[in-house]
Amino acid sequence: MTGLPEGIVHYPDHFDRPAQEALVEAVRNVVRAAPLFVPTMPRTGKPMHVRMSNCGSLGWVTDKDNGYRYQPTHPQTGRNWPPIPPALLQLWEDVASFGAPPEACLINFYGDTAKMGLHQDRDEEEFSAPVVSVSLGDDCLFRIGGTTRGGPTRSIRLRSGDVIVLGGAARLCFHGVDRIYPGTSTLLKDGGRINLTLRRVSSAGK
Ligand SMILES: O=C(O)CCC(=O)C(=O)O
Ligand SMILES: [Mn+2]
Repeated sequence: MTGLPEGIVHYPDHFDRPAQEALVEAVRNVVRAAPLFVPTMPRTGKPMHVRMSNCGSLGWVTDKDNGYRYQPTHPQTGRNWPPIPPALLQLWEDVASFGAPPEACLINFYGDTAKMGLHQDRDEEEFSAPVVSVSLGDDCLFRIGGTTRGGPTRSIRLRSGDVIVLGGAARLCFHGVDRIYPGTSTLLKDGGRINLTLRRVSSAGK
């Protein structure tokens, strides 16, 4: 797609409907073992709009007392996160152009009114690896800015099956989700949107 900042690549419809259904099934299996939880903001303890889980050797979590971080275990069950499903490891192989596998896959579930404020993904050590993001279910309005807060932004609509890669000069760009468009997809039987982000966390030593 043209018009996006250098380093952002949008692959509309990367996953066809059967592949999306298989991914939803894989996510359901993950959340059976690692239930969705409500993350809270550092210091204020304010709940985020999304519910979260993870798969991979590390998962991203946040709470009032300990803030943003990666850890190998679920904050409520204390168990290790389930493994990243093979289809997502394959996606990373196909689009990340990075010689080491992802360690974390953050799962965000958005209800009809959920959103996510503009932020950078910067809790990883390895910024030379991209963040690879998959959208499933209802459409959303995704906002992308530059690498400084308060600069100009643009918005694109992400649809079920789309993949977006934030890499290179855009790895630390501000981004967020302004809104969900309820009822725009039949993929999830109770509606809503799932976002999956694959991340390399520790330095790959290159
Ligand atoms: O839901 C999305 O598309 C973006 C999610 C995101 O930016 C994050 O989890 O850090
Ligand atoms: Mn993010």
